[in-house]
Amino acid sequence: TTGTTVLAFDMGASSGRALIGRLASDGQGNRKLEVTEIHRFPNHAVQVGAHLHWDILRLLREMKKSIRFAFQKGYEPVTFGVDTWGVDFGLLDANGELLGNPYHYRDPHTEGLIEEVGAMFGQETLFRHSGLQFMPFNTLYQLYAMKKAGSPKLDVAETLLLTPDLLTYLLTGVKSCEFTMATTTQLFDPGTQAWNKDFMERLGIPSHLFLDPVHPGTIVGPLSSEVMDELGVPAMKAVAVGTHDTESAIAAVPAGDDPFAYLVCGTWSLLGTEMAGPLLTEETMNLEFSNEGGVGGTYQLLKNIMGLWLLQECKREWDEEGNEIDFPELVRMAEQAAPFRSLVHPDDPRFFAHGGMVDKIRAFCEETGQPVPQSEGEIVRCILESLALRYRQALEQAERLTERVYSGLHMVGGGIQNKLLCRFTANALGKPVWAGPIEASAIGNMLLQLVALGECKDLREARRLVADSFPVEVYEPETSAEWTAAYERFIGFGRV
Ligand code: LFR
Repeated sequence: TTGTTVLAFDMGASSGRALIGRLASDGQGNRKLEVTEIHRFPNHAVQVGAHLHWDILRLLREMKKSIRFAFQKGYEPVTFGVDTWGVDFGLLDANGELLGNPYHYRDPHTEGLIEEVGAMFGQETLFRHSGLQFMPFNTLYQLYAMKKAGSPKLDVAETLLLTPDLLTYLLTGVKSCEFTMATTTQLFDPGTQAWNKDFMERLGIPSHLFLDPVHPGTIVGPLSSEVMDELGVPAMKAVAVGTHDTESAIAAVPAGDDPFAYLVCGTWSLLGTEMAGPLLTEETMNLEFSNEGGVGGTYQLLKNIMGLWLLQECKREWDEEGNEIDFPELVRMAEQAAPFRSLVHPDDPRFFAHGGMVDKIRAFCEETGQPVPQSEGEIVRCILESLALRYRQALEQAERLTERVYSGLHMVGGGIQNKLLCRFTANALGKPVWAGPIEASAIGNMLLQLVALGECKDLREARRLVADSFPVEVYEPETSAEWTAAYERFIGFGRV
């Protein structure tokens, strides 16, 4: 059939989007996926007392609005899927009601817990049974923080739903747990492919909260009758897609059969390569890579890099000071600033928390004996060069872990709109960058709906559809001597 229409909700840390995907055919067996954004809305963290929360009901409201828009505009999506950032969750009580506002992964309540839990379990044990890089926001640490705070919510909760599963539940009334998100919790054991009850017991996290995961491409259920009545729309079924946005984005990398390296570029930068299974070696742990469950039975060996968060935070600060400059203009200013003056290591832990980013960057430069960037252009140049160098470091590490050499880097996600970053990356790597598609998470989300509907056979066919539907921009490396010198300085910061 042609004209099959699906709806993707892609929630990012700064905005949410609803996009329609339509599978079009030219009648000669050539198919294309046509994508139209129908709604975009901001997604802001809300500080409440000492905690940082997501405004989850706001997201629900915007999702309902999107569904209404879709039908008003004459689209008739048969399914929808939700993908979001990883690790976060909501708790439901025995009546199926949401207990409070979900915490934001940047809530400081997990501070110090990597060290504390590491001392209890041993980092090797934690790694072997989760495959994850030790990130302060992993669900394990968030739940342990609640436990330590004596949160009564943990005592009365009956079910834990990860953010995409929660949003799907609020629209359908069906509780589910999708595999790719489950693997971001640090409580799912990639060896046994089951929840790690032992970790839960030792931390006092109730194990009855967790549902058995289903694989991407599973139909969850139709919109609830309440939602259909409220919106005046027909039944539309939810599909558990690769609900972790990173995994949806990787599904949309237009790669062929050869091993490839990718960079999912948004608030975070996730750089890695696709594997048939997890690589749970000590070297993987020491180089700080994660094994995340992907779609189509894959595992993704990737590194979490602080990403464009550094730039977003600086911009937010300048905006708040009344100094509003849009991203294209900031990039132009960076282009005019002097090259390789000051570098930071983007994964210095100080950059993780909200606020004060400009000062943090300046302090890093000062402490490392470099010129302190002053103007906006100097700051942005410092961020973009530093990210590109970090990508080189991570790609070299991925090559070491997999004993392969990658001929270039696929870049996908909103960050590739920053052409200077793509150019810098090609230069830092000394290898080509293939950039596209931009809306990778939403497209990957749609692909898994098409798999569930039987329109795509598998991940391979889905990727071919992406390659046939969206342009890829090629960045060939230009200069390399200065980049190599800058890389030596960068390596000197001494972080893996
Ligand atoms: C990217 C992402 C990363 C995850 C981070 C926090 O949007 O999903 O994969 O580590 O957000 O959840």
